[in-house]
Amino acid sequence: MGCAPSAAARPQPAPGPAAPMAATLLYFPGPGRAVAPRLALFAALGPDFVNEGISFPEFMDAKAKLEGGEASRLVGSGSLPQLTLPDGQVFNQSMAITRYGLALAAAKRARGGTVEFDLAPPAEGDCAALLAAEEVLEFSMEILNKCPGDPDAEVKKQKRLEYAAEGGPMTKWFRILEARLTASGGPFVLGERLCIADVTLYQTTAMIRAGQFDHVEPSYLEQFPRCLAHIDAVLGSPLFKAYHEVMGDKAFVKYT
Ligand SMILES: N[C@@H](CCC(=O)N[C@@H](CS)C(=O)NCC(=O)O)C(=O)O
Repeated sequence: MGCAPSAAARPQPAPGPAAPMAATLLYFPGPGRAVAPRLALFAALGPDFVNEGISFPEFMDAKAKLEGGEASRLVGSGSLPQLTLPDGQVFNQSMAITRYGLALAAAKRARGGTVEFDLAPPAEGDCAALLAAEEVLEFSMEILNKCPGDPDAEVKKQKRLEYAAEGGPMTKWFRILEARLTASGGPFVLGERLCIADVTLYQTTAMIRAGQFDHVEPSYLEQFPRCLAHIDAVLGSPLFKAYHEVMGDKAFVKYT
């Protein structure tokens, strides 16, 4: 039983990219929102997926073509990451792609296959642990998704400063994330076992620590020591090490 929905389930705009031999994840050649999708696909497929980088100028060109109705590497919303399945279907949304990776791993296990890195939160029995993991995942994404922007650089700066101020939404959510890591005893959201909530939390915190969150200084994280320590715990995990070893210069998750 495969996890890919039938082609009839979702109308696809044409013409899109040619169907690849293996699932292909398209994103900028850096970490951003693609860390969790990449790690979830790797945990399920090993190196049997294509981690394709697209430069910003190439992205802008593809976006213009998509919006102009021409053949384009981008399909659907035109936002990245984008996953193309071997049957040619194309999907957006980083967390949908991440959960697809988890579903592929579960299907493999159900067929008797081995999944070396199990990123699934506990599905049976420990429902409270599942809830804790899913909540961390959602707050980690909410911090990214609700981060304000503005065409006016000064207005954007002001909005971001308010967002990250004491009492602002980002800081409220980070306090919850810090409390969850305190409750688990760390180093991970569920204690000793790395799960997808950790990879998704890392995706957000590592971006801030690397100074890639405009107008939020890396020192912002010092008020959340467990979240800071969590970054290094994830980086040192066997999954991250294996991912780097196997994917080599196509890993794209390293912050510089
Ligand atoms: N909710 C989406 C947001 C995707 C998103 O905003 N991606 C950015 C890159 S990190 C993008 O493609 N922005 C350009 C655009 O949407 O035109 C997800 O998590 O995948």
